[in-house]
Amino acid sequence: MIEARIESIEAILWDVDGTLAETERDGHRLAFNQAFQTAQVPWQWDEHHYGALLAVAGGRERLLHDMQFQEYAPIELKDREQLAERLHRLKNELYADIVAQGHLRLRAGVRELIEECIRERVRMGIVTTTSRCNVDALLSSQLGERWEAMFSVIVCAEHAPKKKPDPLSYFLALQALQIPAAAALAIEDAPAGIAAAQAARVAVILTRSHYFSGATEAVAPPDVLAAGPSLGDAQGWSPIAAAGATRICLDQLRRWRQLY
Ligand code: XBP
Repeated sequence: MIEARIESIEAILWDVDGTLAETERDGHRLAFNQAFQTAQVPWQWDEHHYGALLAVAGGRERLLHDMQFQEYAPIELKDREQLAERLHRLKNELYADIVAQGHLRLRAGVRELIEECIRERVRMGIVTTTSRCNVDALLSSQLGERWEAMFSVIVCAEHAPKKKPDPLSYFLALQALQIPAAAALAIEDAPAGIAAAQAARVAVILTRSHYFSGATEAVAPPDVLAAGPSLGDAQGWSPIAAAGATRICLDQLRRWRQLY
């Protein structure tokens, strides 16, 4: 059943990795490699290989997937699972260190849109398949220790064991906010995230990211509400942004919402 059209935006649902910040290549990937070294596992994920591995959502799942093709991976599944668990825990600790050094910053236009939502009392949620500790590390470094108060709902890997493209994380966020899908807008960068939001009937704004710009090149309205390179740049969006705009603001999102 198609839900009634609601033009006002009651909540913005933010994806994290690739959308709030470019965390994958110089964050998670580096931390995985440091974890391999620390655990004396003879693997290294180069930029290209990690890009291919991103098709698998979830760091632990990514490790288990890669072990199928790695020499020196344990033979027994339960040993692989134990190793993946250990490496993943280690990776998350190392990721927190990388983030604390301030190397990973919010993408352009993200902070401004967050601040605008707070001013205009548009609620926000985090909807991610990454672990809660990673969101905490990133957002406390970028938005301050009180970052949680800015979001009305925070759905992470621990809450939604079925990861994107499964819509579970979006369903949980809508349920917590007590709004219909038509009142929310998702901001996503990757095909799995877009699919998850769409399966929950949440309209999507696509901001293309380092790893997924190729995979999302052909994604365009009306499949998503709008698609473009960055919230911090009003150029290059489809549909085109309002004349004179320098970034993608809340009013622009409302205008796009009214087109459909
Ligand atoms: C990104 C992911 C995560 C991260 C690593 O999720 O798929 O797996 O790459 O984090 P999203 P974990 O785009 O939904 O934010 O190691 O905690 O899984």
